[in-house]
Amino acid sequence: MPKIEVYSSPFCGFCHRAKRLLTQKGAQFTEIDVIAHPERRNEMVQRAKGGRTVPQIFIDGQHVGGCDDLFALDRRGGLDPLLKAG
Ligand SMILES: N[C@@H](CCC(=O)N[C@@H](CS)C(=O)NCC(=O)O)C(=O)O
Repeated sequence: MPKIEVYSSPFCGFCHRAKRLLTQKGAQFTEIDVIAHPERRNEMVQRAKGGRTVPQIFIDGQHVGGCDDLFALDRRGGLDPLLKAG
């Protein structure tokens, strides 16, 4: 299984959509709540090359982007191979 990290906040529809897609695909992920852990927000912005919105999603250290990026990756057939790798 690949290592999936999702930086998120609790009241964020985009975060819920992204997590639901991953869950539907049977993927397990680590969630980093940047509201509960504000000190992790800078880390997120740095790793996301300036991306400040949540979610920010990483698969095996590779920056996928936000919710829209995750869905776009899935639509072009790029997500399933990443989830099978690792
Ligand atoms: N297009 C982005 C939108 C993400 C987004 O707007 N997230 C909101 C929370 S639901 C956010 O981080 N807002 C804070 C901000 O814009 O600084 C995605 O698909 O992930």
